[in-house]
Amino acid sequence: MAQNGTRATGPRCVALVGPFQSGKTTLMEAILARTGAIARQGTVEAGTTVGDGSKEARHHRMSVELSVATTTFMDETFTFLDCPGSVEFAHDMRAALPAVDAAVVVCEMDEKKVPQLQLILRELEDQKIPHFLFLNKIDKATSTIHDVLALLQPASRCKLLLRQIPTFAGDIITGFVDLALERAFVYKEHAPSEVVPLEGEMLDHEKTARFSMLETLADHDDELMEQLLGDVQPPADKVFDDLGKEVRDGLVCPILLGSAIRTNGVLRLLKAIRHEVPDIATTVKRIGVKPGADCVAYVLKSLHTAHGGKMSIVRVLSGQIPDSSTFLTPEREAGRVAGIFKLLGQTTEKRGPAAVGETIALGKLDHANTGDTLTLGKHAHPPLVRTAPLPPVLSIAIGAKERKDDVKLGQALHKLIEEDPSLSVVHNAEAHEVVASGQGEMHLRVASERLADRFGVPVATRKPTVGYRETIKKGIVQRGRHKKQSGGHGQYGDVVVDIKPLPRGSGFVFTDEIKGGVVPRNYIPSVEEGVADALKHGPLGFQVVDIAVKLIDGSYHTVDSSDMAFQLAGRLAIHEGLPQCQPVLLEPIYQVEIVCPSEATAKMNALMSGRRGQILGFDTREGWPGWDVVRVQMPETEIGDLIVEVRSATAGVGSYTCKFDHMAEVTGRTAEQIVAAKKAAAAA
Ligand SMILES: Nc1nc2c(ncn2[C@@H]2O[C@H](COP(=O)(O)OP(=O)(O)OP(=O)(O)O)[C@@H](O)[C@H]2O)c(=O)[nH]1
Ligand SMILES: [Mg+2]
Repeated sequence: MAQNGTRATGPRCVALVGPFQSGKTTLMEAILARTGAIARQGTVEAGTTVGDGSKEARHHRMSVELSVATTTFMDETFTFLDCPGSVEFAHDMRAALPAVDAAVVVCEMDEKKVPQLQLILRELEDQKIPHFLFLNKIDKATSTIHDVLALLQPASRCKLLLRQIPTFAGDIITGFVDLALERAFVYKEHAPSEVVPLEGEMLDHEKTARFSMLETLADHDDELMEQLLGDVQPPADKVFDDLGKEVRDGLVCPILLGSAIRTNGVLRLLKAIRHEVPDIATTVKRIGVKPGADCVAYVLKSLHTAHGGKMSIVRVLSGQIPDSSTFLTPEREAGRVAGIFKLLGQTTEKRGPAAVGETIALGKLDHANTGDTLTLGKHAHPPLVRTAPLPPVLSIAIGAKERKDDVKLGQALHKLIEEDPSLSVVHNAEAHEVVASGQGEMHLRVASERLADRFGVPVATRKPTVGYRETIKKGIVQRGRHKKQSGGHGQYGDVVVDIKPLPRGSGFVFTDEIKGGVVPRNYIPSVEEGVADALKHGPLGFQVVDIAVKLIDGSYHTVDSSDMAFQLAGRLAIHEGLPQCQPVLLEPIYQVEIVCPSEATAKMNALMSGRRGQILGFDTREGWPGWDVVRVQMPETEIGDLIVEVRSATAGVGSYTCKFDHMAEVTGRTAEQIVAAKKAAAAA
């Protein structure tokens, strides 16, 4: 086990995380090339990387799901999880993180990406996952790199320390000095860096930078502090041990430098990972696997492949997984393993039993989903972690392009949600619509593409229907009489109803005050049915609510009256009465809570007025220094793509939650447009 002085061994699992487009997929590629898992390093541009192997990821040139690859470095097994950087696909990262031993946070010298970096670091800090920063794209960096700590420290609650400093030829970074090793290197493209003498000015820089690194380490090591104060050079082993221990304990976060695309700094990163990343025993304790538990595994991700059926990517947390074993989840039987596979992106290679610490794919566990805890044997281990998906922020109505695919669409959506619980689906029976909700435009677009590509169901999407209603502002007493004399049997039903508005939220109330049997008892339910039916489409075209209809009078005919005739009479009374009752349109108003960095709060104000939002108040966001909460009431129709604007005003990190609050009257042009659109849709 990892302790001060000894380094961890055994299979490790490391997540590559970081802001959007910082170079995670490219870094995984560089690692695989450097460790010999692939012969040639591919690029995202050429669509030749191991990560992002899906059609959708290649098409968009961004990661849209987790990619997993296992390699060997200095005779030890390492599995890397290339996580999408886009906030819209963050669930794949959030659900996988509990089972990793450490994370490498790939970042850039880019002020605009610091807020996103902060979000990711928070996730790691909250989950107590040891992490490093890999400052990527060094090939593009300038001398402003000296300010790296000033730029990045505000994003991290744990202390950052520069583990390496760059060396320059003019403005170009040509290599680095490793402050723990006290050695200088010159970068070689796609080859290990070359050691060069550490001398002259470079040595002076090294001394100062090393001292500040040691000072940071000494904050948690009194002996080291004494050595520094006494001007004693600490032994190299001590520095490495402290670094390892303090990273594992989450006290410091070292920054390493490099260029993924040129494979620069990758070997040193791998060495730091090998030395400082804790082993499975530490991870198992962190996430609370019961001591002595039999074979327990955690599902990082489950997916339905187009041809190979279901695949569960798991980390073995204790015991060993033999092929054909049957697993339990806390809730049900997960199924019987059909094949254990080593993963290299989309390439799978069948292998033997999996040992503790390994990250592998299991075939055909039909009832295992992302985030499940699996146990072999009779007694299921309690669920280890349940990463709740973030609430959805955007919805679309989705339908199969061809009617024959309706059933297939339902099944495919079900599978997609199993894979990615940050996607959800509800059936809006009133609008005959399937509404998919997710984390943003790209998330929903990729979901539609997957439906077509992977499940063979081409879909059409449109804006979801808003639940408008209408009501009346004044009452009326209205007669409805249905009378037909056509040969033999006639039809006769006659009612008088008293129609009145009710307070908001009352719905529809029907009462009967018939005296002396002028409308016989047995026909009264039919009158109510007719009225209720007529209220489904009021004069403006929407369901009528907050209305009381009282049956006060009427007449009947002993032969010609029937249920049907009284239904029609009830309906007629409503159709004729309502237009005279000042009908008004009602729209759903939501209570919306926007969270954003404080500097964006003023922008939210402007954004709200453009969307008919009423600001109720501002607050600081609890537990989030530097963030605010803006509370707003806003019509549902205006929420629509609110997330797009919130994100663009907040460097991608702002978000919102909302819940229905009340129905409110809409008048004027807005109301006219809504009514006209409804009429046009009904006519189409
Ligand atoms: N100059 C330079 N460009 C790089 C480097 N690493 C990655 N890139 C480029 O940055 C872009 C994004 O690279 P990716 O590897 O897809 O980044 P990512 O972090 O995986 O992106 P997402 O997963 O979509 O968040 C691509 O155009 C890469 O070629 C680097 O070290 N230097
Ligand atoms: Mg990527």
